[in-house]
Amino acid sequence: YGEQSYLELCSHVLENGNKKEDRTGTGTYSVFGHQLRFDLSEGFPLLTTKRVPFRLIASELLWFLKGDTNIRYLLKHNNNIWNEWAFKAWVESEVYDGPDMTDFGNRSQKDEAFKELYLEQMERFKSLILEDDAFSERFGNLGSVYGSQWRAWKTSQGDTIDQIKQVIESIKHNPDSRRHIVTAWNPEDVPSNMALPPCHTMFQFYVADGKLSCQLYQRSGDIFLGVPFNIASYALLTHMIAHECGLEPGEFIHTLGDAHIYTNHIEQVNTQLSREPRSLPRLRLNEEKASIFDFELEDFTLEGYDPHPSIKAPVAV
Ligand code: UFP
Repeated sequence: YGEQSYLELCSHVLENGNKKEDRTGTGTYSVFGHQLRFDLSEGFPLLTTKRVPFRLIASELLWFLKGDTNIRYLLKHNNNIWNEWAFKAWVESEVYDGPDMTDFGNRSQKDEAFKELYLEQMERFKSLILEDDAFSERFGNLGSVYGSQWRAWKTSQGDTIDQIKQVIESIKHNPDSRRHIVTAWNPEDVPSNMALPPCHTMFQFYVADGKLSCQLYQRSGDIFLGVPFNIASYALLTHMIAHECGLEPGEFIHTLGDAHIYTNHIEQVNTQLSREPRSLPRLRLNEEKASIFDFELEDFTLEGYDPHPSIKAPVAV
């Protein structure tokens, strides 16, 4: 249960994981099929054995819930987590006129001189997204990402389906239903239209005892960098939907497909494993907001978050 079970997953993968090569060329230790459970009444599951940036998780979730797929909103909130995906399309396009950025993710980790060039271009990219409407329209838009899959799923008839609205209606009016599902995996879109095929392929809600639980099936989880974000993001979503439906938050159940630790995160994981978990923070939502679509960043208050220091690690792109 809880943070302890996350730490146990880390040890388990280090000890028993299969050594596997992966798409990014980094290499991982990996297991297939693992489940973590978080009782949301015991506190908000933001890990305490390292600092996890709640502000980034919350602004990303609000971005998804708006159905927005353009990184401009994220940049306005000083959130840079999706930049590389959009940047890649720009530097590979015919309008890009800067130094060659091929394989910028790996190269900027190994080559200091290149890193400087990369950071310069990234700053230029960010200013263009923020200031130039036509540029942002073309290069800020990530296309089929969670925002569009959740709020505007494209049907074969040419209509769209708002899965979030529908699932909230179904939780309110038919709580015992076994069909409270939101899906992001669309085989028609994978892989050609996509920057990154959805990692969170589907999630389901469950109502019992006046409590709302959520289970996520995540096909692929970067245990050190991605998973702590993902846990907090779905926990926050569960709190928000429970709030709108007049329910208490129940459990968040995190089911992972390929759960992996990148070989260049092992030292960081060991540092984290040497730390003692602290008590979890509490999340308060602004009671005055009735619909989840009305929430803004300042409607979330996290109380009592006192984590160990953050631990830096390179992202595999
Ligand atoms: N990843 C996560 N969580 C996310 C996300 C990505 O763990 O929310 F967007 C990681 C999983 C994997 C990589 O290490 O990103 C995606 O690569 P692939 O598509 O090859 O599974």
